[in-house]
Amino acid sequence: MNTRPTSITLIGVPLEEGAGRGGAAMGPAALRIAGIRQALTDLGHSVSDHGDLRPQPAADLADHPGANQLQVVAAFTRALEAATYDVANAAKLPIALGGDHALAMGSVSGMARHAAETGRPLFVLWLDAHADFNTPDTSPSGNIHGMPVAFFCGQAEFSPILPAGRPLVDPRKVYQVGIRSVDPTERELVAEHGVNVFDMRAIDELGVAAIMRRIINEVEAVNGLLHVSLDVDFLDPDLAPGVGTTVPGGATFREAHLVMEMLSDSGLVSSLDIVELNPFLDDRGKSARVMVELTASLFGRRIFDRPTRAA
Ligand code: 6HN
Ligand code: MN
Ligand code: MN
Ligand code: MN
Repeated sequence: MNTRPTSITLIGVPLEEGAGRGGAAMGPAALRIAGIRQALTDLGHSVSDHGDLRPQPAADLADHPGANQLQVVAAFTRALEAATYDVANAAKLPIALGGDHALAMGSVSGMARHAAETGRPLFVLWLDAHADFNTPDTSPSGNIHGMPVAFFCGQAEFSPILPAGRPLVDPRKVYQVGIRSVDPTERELVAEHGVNVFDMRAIDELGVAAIMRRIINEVEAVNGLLHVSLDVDFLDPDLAPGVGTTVPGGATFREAHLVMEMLSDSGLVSSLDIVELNPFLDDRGKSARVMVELTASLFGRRIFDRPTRAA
């Protein structure tokens, strides 16, 4: 790095109702067993564990025909929005241990509120096979984990989950890397709103280094905050089988590590989600361990230090 010692707070988010199948609620436990706290502590960071969020379903919200399990997802969204905001405001770096990807409705909204108060623009790096830009009207499945980006960009209209006037993310400040499965109407929404998509073809043609340099330069130029949302299915299924929505042709171990190392060098990362780990589908903890390895690289683990990159 930039191996600046950082105060990090882990927030367990045992949410699986956003996904089409059970198991992701065991993700926080698996990440803890795989040693996430020790890996970060060994790098010199001070790490506290907030424990798991356990909100009651949001009984004030009506069911929504296009959004499965809305009351549960909404309750987690509210709880994680508040927890993320509080952690960031206390000058600590929140890591959401998922849990399915619907949790990003909460973590990103909490960071958006923090960013709005500090006057720094919020950028989101979405590392995923999927664009997660469906709305209750476009989703083929009704599963909310396919909708968080549309939610925090203000496009997915649910019943009122967060207060009206909540800070949103500008879709042009969202960078999606690793994309290889997008639904037809979702594709139109992503294009229409100007989300920056680097699909697998872009990775193959340009290489992840060029892509990451471009993203980092754009965030750096305006002193932005960068939220990283890491979906297990960003990775190739051979490397990380423990996820409900595998798509062939994902990022390799080397590509994913380079992404993390470049982010670490940048010193721009303000917050992280680790999502969609489904220990029920995993192969003897393999995927959980890979996620911990990648997190360690994001927070400064290196083989050798590199000379500081010229400005
Ligand atoms: N994820 N596009 C599909 C849907 O049901 O909306 C898949 C979503 C996957 C969500 O991987 O976080
Ligand atoms: Mn996702
Ligand atoms: Mn995905
Ligand atoms: Mn629109």
